[in-house]
Amino acid sequence: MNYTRFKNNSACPVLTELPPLGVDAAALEADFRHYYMNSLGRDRSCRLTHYAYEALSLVVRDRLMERWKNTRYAYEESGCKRTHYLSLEFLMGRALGNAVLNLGLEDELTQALSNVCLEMEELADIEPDAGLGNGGLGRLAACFLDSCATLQLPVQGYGIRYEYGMFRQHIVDGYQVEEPDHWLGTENCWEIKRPEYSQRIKFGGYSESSTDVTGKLRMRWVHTRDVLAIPYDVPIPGYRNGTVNTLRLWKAAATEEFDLEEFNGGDYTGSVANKNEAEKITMVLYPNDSSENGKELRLQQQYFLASASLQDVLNRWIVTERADLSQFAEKNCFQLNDTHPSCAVAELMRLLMDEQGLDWDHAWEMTRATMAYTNHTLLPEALEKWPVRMFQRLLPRLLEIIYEINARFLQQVAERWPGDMERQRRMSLIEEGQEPQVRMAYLAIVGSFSVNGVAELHSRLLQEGLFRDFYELWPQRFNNKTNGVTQRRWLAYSNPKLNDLISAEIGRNWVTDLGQLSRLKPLIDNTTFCQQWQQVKQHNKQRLADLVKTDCDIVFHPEALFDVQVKRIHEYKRQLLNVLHIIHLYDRIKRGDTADWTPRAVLFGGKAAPGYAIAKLIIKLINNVATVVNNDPAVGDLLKVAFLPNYRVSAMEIICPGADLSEQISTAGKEASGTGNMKFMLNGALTIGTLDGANIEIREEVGDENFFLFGLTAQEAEEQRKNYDPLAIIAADDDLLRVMRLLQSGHFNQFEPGIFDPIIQAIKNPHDPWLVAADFGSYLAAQQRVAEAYRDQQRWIRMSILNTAAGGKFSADRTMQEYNEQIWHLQQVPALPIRQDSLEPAD
Ligand code: KVW
Repeated sequence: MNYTRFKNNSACPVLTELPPLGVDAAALEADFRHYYMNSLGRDRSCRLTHYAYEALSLVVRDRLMERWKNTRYAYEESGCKRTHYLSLEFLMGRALGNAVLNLGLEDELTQALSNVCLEMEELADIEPDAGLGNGGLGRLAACFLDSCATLQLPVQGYGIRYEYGMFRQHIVDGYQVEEPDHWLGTENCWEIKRPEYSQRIKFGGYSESSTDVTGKLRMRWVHTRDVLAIPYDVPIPGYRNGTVNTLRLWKAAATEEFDLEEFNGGDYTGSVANKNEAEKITMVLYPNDSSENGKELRLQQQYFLASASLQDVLNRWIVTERADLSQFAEKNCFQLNDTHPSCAVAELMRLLMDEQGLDWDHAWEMTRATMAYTNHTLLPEALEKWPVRMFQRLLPRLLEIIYEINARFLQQVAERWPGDMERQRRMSLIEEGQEPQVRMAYLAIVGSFSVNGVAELHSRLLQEGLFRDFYELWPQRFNNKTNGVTQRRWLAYSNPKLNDLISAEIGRNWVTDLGQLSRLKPLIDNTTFCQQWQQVKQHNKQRLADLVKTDCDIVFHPEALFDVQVKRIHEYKRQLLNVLHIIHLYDRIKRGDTADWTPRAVLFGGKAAPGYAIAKLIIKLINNVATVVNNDPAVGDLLKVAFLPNYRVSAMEIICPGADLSEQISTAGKEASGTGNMKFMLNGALTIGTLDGANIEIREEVGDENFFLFGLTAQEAEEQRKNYDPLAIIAADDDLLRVMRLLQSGHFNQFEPGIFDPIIQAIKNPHDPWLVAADFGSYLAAQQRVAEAYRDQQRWIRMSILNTAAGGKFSADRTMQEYNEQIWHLQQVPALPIRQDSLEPAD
């Protein structure tokens, strides 16, 4: 790439504005034909949907482009403060349908497409998901961006452009099989490569001191192996407000002179190997949700993201503010999505001191004033720690800075608690031991002005437990921000029928003001409305049943209770408890205990981390139980079980509108928030759940009588673990005893003896952290209440309406407003309006 600049350095005014593009059907159709025929070179003889999708996407993208530029101009001209949302994951899903909705082009586009014999839905359905995330944490980042654009907040996402996203899941003989997700294999028109903003990232080498011209000691990080970071920008449209924000994703590439050096030395293969070494950094998303894996490449990804993003922000500042850093901290905030990008604390210190020449105190003040950290989990296995030795090898200069941060911090601890060496050991950023480790969460806390959890219970438990020492030292630093989801994607787009019904009654303001949904409450007494509500649900259930038929070849009848648990497969989420309940229902059917039966269709979906053996075995168990249940003529339509392969954002768009019952059954104290729970609630599903994460707040909003609660509280669970005796619990509960006997008998693994032994052992283990046996009884009782409630359809519909009506709190708009009011303090900045070309004569 040639980066020669124009000799004339002033901007050309003609290259800022174009006449606005038409948004009527005729203009859209004309543009579609232009792209399809002139740009893509296709015509009537091409029968592939792909090119029509691509042409359509280009038509939509043009409309985004005009607004994107005008948003950027508005931000630049206002000199507003900005937030940079740093995240290793952005689980965006599909872009086309969302862009069409947010631009308000549905009707005109539908018309335009019908003129060329095409259908919007069919085309939207061929877009591959952008699966650049594992689950809740990555999808949360995507919802936040949607809300910030809608609120016209100057927030930019920074992430990694993984060549391979979350793996595709197949089920073979009941087992999960992973296939690489080469989602960029086909042209991705939702990104704009901007190599002119590339950054250089250092790895390895060592740091040496030198004195600069003024006689000041300066550290230099030298003899490094550098990698280029190339940005790709993704447009993030706000809802019908002219704003288009940016998600900037970094791709790793070999530096050019690195190639040259090797070539000149004649080492052709060596040079190609180096290129691969560099590109490896952004090759693949690590598929572990809530568990750390300690791989060196992962640390490289984390530093790569932090360094590229910080340099991007800092360099732009230096160009526009002529190197005056005095207002940098007032005008910038970095929100760290978990500890994954928390290298940023040390990296900003390095950039400010080593590159900008600031002294320690000044650099530290700026770092602490700009960094904010969100914690997403209490699970010990998810808390990131990096071996000091790995840090030393990969990021020696950063380690030096971390040591210095730690020394100064421990000094503060010593002043506050003189002589309390135990506390200093506990709070140190370095965990001592055989293999000393850097505690990334502590680095993030010490280096930030704000630390938040993601639901009330979670934030309280952080303060009382995991971060207790830090809370005692800096109570003002800690706060809660309960998660939310965007109602644009998760109701307006994915549930068009409910969207229409709701909007017909209360107007469309709920799309940007979800609290409006509470106006649905009185309608539970309106029989027509209730009937319509039921019809919409039935329609959505049929749509879901069609998906299950296509992907699992299992028939779900829409009259059955659709009981759904979709989320990552993890022991703490207790898919096992759900399976035990299914086995119990099966046992009852076989015993003939089916008086007043409520037919059920139970749906599972979710991926297991490839290295998580017991989670993979749970998938196998679900599938084996499904096979037995679905093929037993005695069961018939009383019970159906399906495992939907390859659960992903675009599948959830069909699943959540079609669910009756949402399973949120984690061991209390373990699910920090959950966000699937909110999507189901908005779409009128009822929740069966524990007092965990945001379930607690959902229950508070909807009322106990509209929520199926069961299980130990977080505190009771803690108590229970002290003398937990699952064998005694099993022996004392006839239902559980029968379930365990059936499982142990090999009834579900007749030709695969013993394969489920690890699961059986886990349930019976007195050290089972997830307390499956302890909650079985109350789970069963709650499921019994569910079945009864469902049999009274009138009652169920009212409860369903009340769930949607009480969902207002769980909009990511509310969450973003709280982040902004209490952490970021950004001004809302409207985009410049799309004007007539100034070159055209005014009328
Ligand atoms: C590593 C996570 C990907 C890689 C979490 S906690 C840790 C991770 C770790 C992901 N993800 C989930 O974050 C969601 C968003 O806040 C929560 O709703 C959910 O409870 C939590 O498990």
